[in-house]
Amino acid sequence: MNPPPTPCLLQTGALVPLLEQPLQARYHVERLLDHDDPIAWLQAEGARFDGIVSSAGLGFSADLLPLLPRLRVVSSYGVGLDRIPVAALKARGVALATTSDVLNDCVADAAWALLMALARRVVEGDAYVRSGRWAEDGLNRFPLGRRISGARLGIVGLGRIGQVVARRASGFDMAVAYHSRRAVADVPWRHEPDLRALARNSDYLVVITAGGDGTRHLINAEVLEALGPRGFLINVARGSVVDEAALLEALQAGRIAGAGLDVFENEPRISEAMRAAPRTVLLPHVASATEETRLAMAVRVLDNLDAFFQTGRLVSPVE
Ligand code: NAP
Ligand code: 8YV
Repeated sequence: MNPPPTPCLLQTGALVPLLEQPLQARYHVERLLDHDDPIAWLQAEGARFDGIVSSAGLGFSADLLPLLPRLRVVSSYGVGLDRIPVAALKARGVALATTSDVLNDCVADAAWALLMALARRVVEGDAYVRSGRWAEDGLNRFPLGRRISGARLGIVGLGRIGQVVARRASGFDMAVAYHSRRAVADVPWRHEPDLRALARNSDYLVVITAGGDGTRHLINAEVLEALGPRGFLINVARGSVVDEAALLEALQAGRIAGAGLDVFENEPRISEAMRAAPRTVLLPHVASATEETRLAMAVRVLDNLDAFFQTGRLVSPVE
């Protein structure tokens, strides 16, 4: 008996080499970016593809789907769905997988890294020592930081990652509350249905909701006002969740204490004003970017595809 034909995958952009190499070894892979006119090429060749391999950062448009009549599966590197046409895939009966869960720890750790760097002025302190100003100023001139242990932590979005952020807080004896549309069963943290009330009662507000239209500018001027001049904002979700103009105004006027941001509205293009904003720690969307987690994400993309083509099931499906 002949072996089944090797499935054909459409890759919607450049992926990390540690994923591209094994993909090419196991599947017939074609990359959209290798074609000058991708739509014309797909009009001619689209019927060959059984699957799409993409990423949370790349995604793809629902407009591609009519050009892919054989499409049965999408495997995405990352967990965010804001650039994936989830409803259109569901309507077509196409299976969708992400790398959910394998990145929870590192994304939560990154939220904590931002929180701690902000509260304890780690980045400013490092620059102060290196600049030689310590010797000029003498002892005890560097501004005081803020206490983390025993403080109040608010979490916006208590999903897979939000729950890991919350668990980490027990080591700091913090009071934890969270906001989401539905209360989560069987967790020890207090649900706060009113986001402004959560902000008002938080020293640190960590944002880790889904992105997309449903959460656009959830963190607006009113929420920042409620967080107040003693409150810090940490965003590791999506730039779109925070109204960045309102955040800049709040930072510049000292209406919040500071912000730690891994994600931005127009990343990787960061405005001059944001780059100069006071009391901020800025990261280039690297919350999942450790050697261990990026490898685990690549393996999960492959495991999802292998499982689908061998058994018709996915390891980490989007239900
Ligand atoms: P998840 O398990 O689906 O959790 C999402 C959470 O967001 C849920 O608690 C959900 O609760 C809440 N939520 C959704 N819409 C909301 C709304 N309108 N108002 C309030 N809460 C809302 O997802 P996850 O795996 O934890 O990942 C969360 C997000 O983190 C991803 O979607 C992605 O965008 C981002 N992320 C960023 C990085 C990075 O590198 N910075 C890495 C990984 C993930 P309800 O449905 O009850 O409201
Ligand atoms: C990814 C992310 O690194 O998983 C997500 O949603 O934002 C990050 O983990 C990145 O988007 C991969 O493209």
